[in-house]
This record gives sequence, C-alpha cells and structure tokens, in this order.
Amino acid sequence: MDSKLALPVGTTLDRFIMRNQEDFPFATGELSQLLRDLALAAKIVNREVNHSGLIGISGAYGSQNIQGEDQQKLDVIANIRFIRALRNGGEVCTIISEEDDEMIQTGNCQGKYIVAMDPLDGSSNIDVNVSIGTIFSIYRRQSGLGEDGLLSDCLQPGEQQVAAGYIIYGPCTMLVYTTGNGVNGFTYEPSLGEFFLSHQDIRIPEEGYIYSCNEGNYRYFDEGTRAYLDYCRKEALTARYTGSLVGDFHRNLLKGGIYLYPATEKAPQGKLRLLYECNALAFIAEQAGGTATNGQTRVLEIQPTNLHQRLPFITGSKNMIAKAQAIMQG
Ligand code: AHM
Ligand code: MG
Repeated sequence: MDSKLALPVGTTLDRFIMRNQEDFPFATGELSQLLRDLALAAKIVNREVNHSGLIGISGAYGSQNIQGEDQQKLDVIANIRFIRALRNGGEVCTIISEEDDEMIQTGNCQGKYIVAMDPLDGSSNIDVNVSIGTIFSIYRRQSGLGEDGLLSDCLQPGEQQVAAGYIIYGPCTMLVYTTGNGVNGFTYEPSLGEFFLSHQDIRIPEEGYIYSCNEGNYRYFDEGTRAYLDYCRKEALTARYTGSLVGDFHRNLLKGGIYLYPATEKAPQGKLRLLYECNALAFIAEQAGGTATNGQTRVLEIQPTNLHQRLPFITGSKNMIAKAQAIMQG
C-alpha cells in the first residue's frame, strides 16, 4: 500500500484551538469561539475571492475609504463578512476596521473583546490575481462589561494583544495566528471546508537574504533608508515585493527576510496603519523570533493616539533588522 494513504488527515484548526484552550484551566472558551468566528468569515471571504472574477465583484466600488483610497468591491464585501461573523459570534463588543471611519459597536455589550482588522489588504492586487490577505488583532476590553466599548479600549498598545493573525488568499489559503505562545499556520482544504495545521511553531530565520521594499520610492526616502537599500544591492540580496503586505510578510516569515515601508516625502508618517496592519504582524514576527520597529521604537510599545494612525514599518529577521538599523542610523 502507498504509505501516503496511511497518513492521518491531520489536526483541524478547531481541534487545535480546543486543545490549546484545555491548557488554560480557567479559560471560558470565548477567545476560542472568537477565533472560530474569524475562521468562518475567512472561509466565506476565501470563496468570494476565488469567484470574484466570475460573479462580477472584482473592480472598484466607486467610493473611497477614510484614507481617501478607492475601495474595491471585495474590500467592502470582506468588511461586511467579518463584521457580520463577529457580531453573530457575540464575543466582541467593538470592531475597528481600516474600511470604517469610526468604531463599530456590535451591540454585544457583554463581549470581552475588541477586534482591529484590515479585512482585505493588498486590495490593488485583487483584479490581477496576486495574493491578498486579511489581518486581525484581538484585545481584551479595559472598560467594564455591559456598555459599548470605548475609544480607549481600541487605542491599546500592541503588546496588549491577546491574539493576532492573518489569512493569506494565495495559491492556497492559509490562516496564521498567535495567542502569544508561538505561531502556527493552517492550510485550507476547500473540499473538506477545514483549515488543517500545516506549519507548526513557525520560526523566522535569524538571518535572511530577501528584502521587500517599494524601491520606486527611493528618491523620496531619507538618506539612511537609501544607504540601506544601496547596501542590499551591493550585497546582491534578493528583492521581492508584491505590494501585498501579507504575502510579502508571509514569505519573509518562512524564508527569512526584511520588509520595510519607510516614511517618504509623500507619506511622512509612513503608509501602513498601526492598528490594522502593523501591530498584528509585529506580534507574529516577535512570536516567531523576529522583530518589528518603526525605526526608533519597538512597534508593540507604541501608544496609539488615533484609530487610523500610520507609521514607518520594518519587520522580519532579527539580524537583518539590526543591520538595517545600524546602517540607517549611520
Ligand atoms: P491597502 O490596505 O490599501 O491594501 O494598502 C496596504 C498595502 C500593503 O499591502 C502593501 O505592502 C503596501 O500597501 C503597498 O504600497 P505601495 O503600493 O505604495 O508599495
Ligand atoms: Mg491594508
């Protein structure tokens, strides 16, 4: 008999979440349920993403989000799907989303959790069939139960995250997440409708050879950033950049590398958002043995002051980032 036939089918995400919950004797199961709600929304969005070209939902929606960027139809759909799943789940009192100007109150005033999300990141890549992703952060509310969540519940520094993750819709769909106890990756098996554990305890190599940066902005970067990019070219590192943060981050996580989106003359605060994109990826990077900084400060220590705050973002392999910082600081 072919030995592959005898392989077990593997650990489903549900079982994995349940098993981890058993390690915490007083866990009530609410966070587990919340993770399952996110996984359900991910399956639905995965279906929409896969069919988008066929059912007329790729392309622009005709409106702009708070950042003044054109919303794609799938951005809007993904936002609705995730909000609906979290509202129905009941564990979350307040959601903040890259696609919404204000906090979204779910009406679940007994919900202990806050979710920050970018429902569909890399949206400029939707129409051209390049990987896109969902990014999420989960925080415990600080305010008392029984009321809507407060702005202060949403403006917690990243080190307060209780869980964070992303879903990458690529050649296959994966969900990668951490609850502060290492990073695990699950691959979606569409014929069974399940995520299966495929990448256990992911560790980012300390050294790497890939750098991911939009070098088209070279002339708008400061001198330190230009010096670092000159170094990458001199050392003939491998340049890999798709314009989808989740895809670029995921590659570097598995292979070793550095992702940087520095401040530019056009975007002096940087482009990426602290609450919807950077905190989650910083938490995952650190949990996998990597680092994340805005150039001066560890990302997870930054105290947010507004919901849509941006920052320069550098993340990836520990030694590569140390080298980058040394060069950037001259
Ligand atoms: P989005 O949230 O509107 O999709 O923007 C975020 C994206 C990231 O996925 C990506 O790394 C970056 O913006 C690409 O920006 P640029 O096209 O300036 O290189
Ligand atoms: Mg985004």
